[in-house]
Amino acid sequence: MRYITAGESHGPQLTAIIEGVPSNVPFSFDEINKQLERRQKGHGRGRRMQIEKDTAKIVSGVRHGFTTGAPITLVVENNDWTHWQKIMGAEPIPEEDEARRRVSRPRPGHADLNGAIKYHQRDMRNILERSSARETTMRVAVGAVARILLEQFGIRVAGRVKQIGEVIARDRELSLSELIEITEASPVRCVDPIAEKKMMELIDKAKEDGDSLGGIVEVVVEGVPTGLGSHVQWDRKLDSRLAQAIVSIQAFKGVEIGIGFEAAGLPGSQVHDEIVWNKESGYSRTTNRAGGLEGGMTTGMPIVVRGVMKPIPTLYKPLMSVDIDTKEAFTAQIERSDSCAVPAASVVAEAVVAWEIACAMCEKFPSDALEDMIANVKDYRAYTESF
Ligand code: EPS
Repeated sequence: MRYITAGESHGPQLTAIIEGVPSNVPFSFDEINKQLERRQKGHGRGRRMQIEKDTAKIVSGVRHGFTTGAPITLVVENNDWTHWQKIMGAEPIPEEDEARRRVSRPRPGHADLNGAIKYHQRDMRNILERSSARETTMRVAVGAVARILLEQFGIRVAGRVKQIGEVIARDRELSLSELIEITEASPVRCVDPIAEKKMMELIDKAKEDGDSLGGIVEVVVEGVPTGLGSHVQWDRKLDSRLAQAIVSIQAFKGVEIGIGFEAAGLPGSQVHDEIVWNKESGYSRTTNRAGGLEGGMTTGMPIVVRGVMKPIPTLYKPLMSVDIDTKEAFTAQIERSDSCAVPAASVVAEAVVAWEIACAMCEKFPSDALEDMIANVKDYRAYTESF
């Protein structure tokens, strides 16, 4: 499977085209819209999220509630477009027209300056409109399609916020269903009520100070068969694909799988997971420090991936920058933004992980129709248990 997205933050719409989804997958509009709504929430979001009510239109590849095997096109309209038609219109307007809302003072930490130099743009709006995290709307919509496919095989994806700024959440042993229930009820998608309160206070303080905050999110996937991905080639290793997917999310700077960076300070005996076998379910591990991945392949244990998001670079009290017209020192441009989008980013992380797992499933069980794929997965699962 593959997909691409298109669309600007304040353009008329966002679009995604997905290719390779098998036919006859029962398609749920509610599931896509539920995921889009989850992304819009979270303490620390800006005013834009009150303007938008992200809902997906499906304009190809689905008929009478089922995929046909043809490319699926998803569209989310930007409500804010009504205020931006002149600023973002496709028609030519004079260079000096105020309506361009031209941007000449790049924000440190954003794509503005590098993009402007690379694409020969004297108006950095032509860069920031596309580099904006508004694009994650389509990642979540695409991820929702992946989740619908994964559900057919009992594979479930959940996420949580582990850290915002300096506040680190305490870990709790939870089932996936409990994790989902608690995080859905939390304004910061956190399972530790004490940390949740502190995170919200910290976000309020950052907002008051015109500052922004980053954090750490974690995604868990349960129900994956053993042997997705491969050890034989660098770009077929599932952990490497997950790492790319996570770091491709706007403002993400790092990724960990399982115990991650902690492994550097521990001896092998405390890093690797012992292998056990029983008659009912076959092979398993006594622990899951590897985060469900060994040798670029799934072990059958839950996949655990974390990503670190830097604080959003748009600051209401901006850092110093340079005006590209005069080369004089100036504070960076202020664009409307969020003070903290880590809770929303955890939903995006779930989506990109779901997509990679769905792709790995389609590679392991290539099928044109869902019926074939279900039969293939069933046979393989029976084989794995008897191995
Ligand atoms: C948005 C993410 C952020 C928001 C954006 C909507 O994007 P950026 O990466 O550009 O900061 O600020 O909203 C606006 C650009 C706006 O006009 O408020 C999102 O996740 O939908």
